[in-house]
Parts: sequence; C-alpha cells; structure tokens
Amino acid sequence: MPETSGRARGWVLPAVTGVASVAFGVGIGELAAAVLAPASGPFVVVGSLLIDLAPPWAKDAAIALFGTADKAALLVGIGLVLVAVAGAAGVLEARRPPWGRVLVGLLGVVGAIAASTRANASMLAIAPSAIAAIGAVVALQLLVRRLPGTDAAAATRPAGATRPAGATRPAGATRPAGATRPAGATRPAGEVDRRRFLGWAGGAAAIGAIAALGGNALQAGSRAVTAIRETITLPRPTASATVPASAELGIAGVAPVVTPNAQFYRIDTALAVPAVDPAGWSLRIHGMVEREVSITWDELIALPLEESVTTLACVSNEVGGGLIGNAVWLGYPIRELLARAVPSADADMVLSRSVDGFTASTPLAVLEDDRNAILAIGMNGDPLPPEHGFPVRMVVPGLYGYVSATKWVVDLEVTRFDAAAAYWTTRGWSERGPIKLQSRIDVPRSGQSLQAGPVTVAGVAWHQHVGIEAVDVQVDDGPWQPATLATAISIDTWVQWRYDWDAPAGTHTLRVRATGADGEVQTSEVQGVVPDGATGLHERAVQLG
Ligand SMILES: Nc1nc2c(c(=O)[nH]1)N[C@H]1C(S)=C(S)[C@@H](COP(=O)(O)O)O[C@H]1N2
Ligand SMILES: [Mo]
Repeated sequence: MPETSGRARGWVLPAVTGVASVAFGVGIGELAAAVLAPASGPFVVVGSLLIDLAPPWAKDAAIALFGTADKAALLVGIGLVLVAVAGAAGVLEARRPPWGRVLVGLLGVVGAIAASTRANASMLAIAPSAIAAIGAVVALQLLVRRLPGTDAAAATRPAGATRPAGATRPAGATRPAGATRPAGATRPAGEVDRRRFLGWAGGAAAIGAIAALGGNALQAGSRAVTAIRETITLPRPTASATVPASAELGIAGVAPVVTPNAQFYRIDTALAVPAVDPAGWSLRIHGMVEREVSITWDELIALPLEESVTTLACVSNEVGGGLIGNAVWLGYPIRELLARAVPSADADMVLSRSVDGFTASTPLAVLEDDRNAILAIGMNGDPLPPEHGFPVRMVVPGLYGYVSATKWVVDLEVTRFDAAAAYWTTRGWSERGPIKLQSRIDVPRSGQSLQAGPVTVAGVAWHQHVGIEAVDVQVDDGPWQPATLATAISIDTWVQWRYDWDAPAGTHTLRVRATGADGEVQTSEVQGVVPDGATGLHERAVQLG
C-alpha cells in the first residue's frame, strides 16, 4: 500500500478531494452533454430515471412537500447524495486506494445506465456520464496525491517555500516508513501543502462549475425553443389522413405501420440540433422565379394545411436496415408556394437549404406534380420534434431524405441541376435519389428460438409513389410463395406483409422479394448504399428445434 494512505489523516481534506473531483467530472460531463447528447447530462438522466422508478406515493409525497418545485427538489437531493458519496470516495481513496476511484467509476456506471434507459437514447447518450466518470477518476487520483502530508504534496511544493534550511528533501527521496518530519519543519511545510492542495481542489471544482455553466448556456437556446414548441397547438387539417385499421397486422416484432416519433430514425449532419424559434422563422423562395416569395410561420399556419402519410427512407439504409419510418405529416403543398413564385421554364431543380447550411436537390417536377410534397409542421399529431426539423421541414414522397427531406428548412432556390449541387452530391452521392423498391423481414428475429411447426414470417415492403403489388417469400432454394399484404395506406407508404410458414426442423434461409405496382420485381443484384441506395434481397437464417 502506498505510503500516502497512513498519513492522509483526518477526513475533511480527503472528503474535499472527492467532492472537488466529482464536481470537476460532472461539470465536464454536463458540457459534453450540451455538445454531444442534449438531455443526457449526468444529472438529468439520473433524475429522470428516479422519476420513472419512484412509486406513485413517493411522487405524491414529493409534490405535496415541494409543489411545483418538486423537480428542483429532486435535483438538489441528487446533488446532496452525490456530495456525500463523493466525499466518501475521497476518504476511501486517501486510505484504501483505488477504492475511491472505483466508487467514482460506479457513479459513472449509474449515470450511463440511467442515460441508456431514456426514451430516444442513442449510443452517444452514455458519453456524458462516461466523460464525467473518467474526469472525476483522474482528478481524484491527482488530487489525493496532493493531500498535505503526502510525499507528492511535498514534491509539488514550490521551491523557496518557507522551510527551515536543511529541511529540503532530495527529489524522489523516500523516507523509512514511520519516519516523521523533524519538529519545526512540519507546520510551515504542512501549511504550504495545505494551501497548495486547496488551490488545486478549488481549481478543479471551479473548472467543473464553469464547464457546467457553459454547457447550460449552450443549451439555453434549445431549451427556450423546446418550451415554445410545447405551447403550440397545431391547426386543424382541412384534409385529414386516415390510416385503415387493416393497415396494421399487429404482429409482435413487425415495425408498426405508423412509426411513433420517439422511434423514428434520425439522420442529419447537425452536431447540435438547431434551435429555431417559429416567431423568427421564414422561408424564402427565390432564384429562377418570376417573383420572390417569402412566408412567415404565422402565414404558413394560417393556410389550409393537409394531412398526408409518407414513408421517409434514408439512402444509407442497408438492405434489411432500420433507417426508414412512416408518419402522418401535417403541412402545406410546396407546389402552391412555387406557383406563387412562378419558376422559369428552364429551371429543373429546387435547392432547399436548412438553417444550418445543409442542402438538398429536388427535381422541380416532383415538387410541382400532384404528390404530397409538403412543407411539414406536424408529425403524428405533434409539432415536429426538434430533431426532426422543428418548426418546418420538407417531406416528399418517393425520394430519399438526402435529396428531399430538408429539416429546419429556410430557403428554396429554384435553379438547375447543372448550375448547383447539394450537400451530399459534392460528397460522392447521386444528384437524384428516387427510393428503390425494397422489402424487409422483421420476424422471426435473428437468433430467435423457434420450434418446427407454424411460424409467422412478416415484415414491410415499400416503393414510395409507386406502390407495392405483391410480396413473395422463399425458403432455402424453394419456389417463391406469395405473402399476404396488409391494406396499403397509399402508394407513398410502406405496407406490412405476412407469410404463414409450416417450418420443418433444421437451419433454413428465408428470403423476401417485393413486386412494385408498376410490375418491377425487386432485384437480387447486390449494390451498396453509395451512390444512390442499396439493392439486393433481405434474407434471414433461422434455426428450428
Ligand atoms: N437540415 C438537414 N435536413 C436533413 C438532413 C440533414 O443532414 N440536415 N438529412 C437528410 C437525410 S439524409 C434524411 S434520411 C432525412 C432524415 O429525416 P429524419 O431524421 O427526420 O428521419 O433528413 C434529411 N434532412
Ligand atoms: Mo439520409
């Protein structure tokens, strides 16, 4: 055991060590959350988990006790527990290293677990807690060494500090265990060490506080916009979308026909979700037009808004992948706004731009025909979630998101494909991106334990703005067998399918293939996602006992 442990007497300074280290770690963790994963700060995730876990009586008691300050009280409570555990970790680390660091690491694990239980949690959600724990562990290790009365503290003592001549220890010298400093040298040196230590500990805690405040300031904009979003009541649609009950087969494990917002895939280049206040939002239509058009939020929501159901898909979706989702969108046809601007006859593209500079190139003809290409403000009955483009985004049936679905959209430039290029086009992707005919097996899941006998094979198939005519399933190299289709909501949405399989024992490969309403049969030719979307047949190996 290191020599330090015996001599770090008392518990106050060691406890200060723990508290300062944890303050440092939590501070940088909160800053990391602001940048990497908003709403995943160590404090918030632990608080949210506690709220979810608390039995109703505890919630009632908290509300009775603290009223509307119940959440603030919870955060203060977590803070107090954290200070106590941090203090204990400091004392432990001074006496029984590395157990203090282990305890701090466990706090990080609690934070990471809490973060991963949050709805919508991405892989990044555990990063703030991990960064907080690593920061705190390193700080604890460094600070404990500087506790007065330890060799390291002596070694870090500035040269020329008040000490009787001759008391200077040669660097690296070790003293025999149990040796004490000569009387007279102890006090002044101890006093210097103590001040030095408090400087280090205070510095660590101050850095943590500044980082936390910085993170807080960074998130202020998005919090304000989130609050504004919550006050919005969507206008009633002039045309409502209906989702027939028979569109949902209700098979466990199959993607629901309408994807809940919290489960909807998210893809964009935004490191931090742009915070756009609707009051300051406007959209400008310009370029090759007869007259420029500009529309504000208030003007947009006063227009007759229509509901439509459209399945969005990402060009980066691998065969069988999950970068696809279907929602009921509320919005206004882009064609109507373009008609006000009157595009010139030789224009063939609209370059849409988001507030953060992302651009997408959409064929003008697609935005002018009769499909539901809209400026959307609602998603499944709610204002757009911030990460899905609040307050306004584009939704265009039939095209991959990277050439059509601009979120936080603020600008439409009518132009030509030979005159302008969009964000992904300049990075190796195709300038046009019609969605390819595809199908996916959702159940049985890979690795699911199955018995020989009746097995439900089911999934989804899509070819937006064309529609699905049929889905077939193949077992091993057998004949293609027709699957049963659910009711399609429209040609712009995916459709669920099922195939009732009388499965023999053994290992088998299931394969799915869709046929479009135009007669196109899904190709088995395998192509990667670059430059314009993957092709190939989704297959799944299953084992039946
Ligand atoms: N502003 C902006 N809009 C964007 C993107 C982006 O990076 N920035 N990505 C696009 C891509 S590639 C896709 S697939 C869709 C995804 O929309 P979602 O995140 O709402 O599912 O948004 C599109 N709109
Ligand atoms: Mo995408």
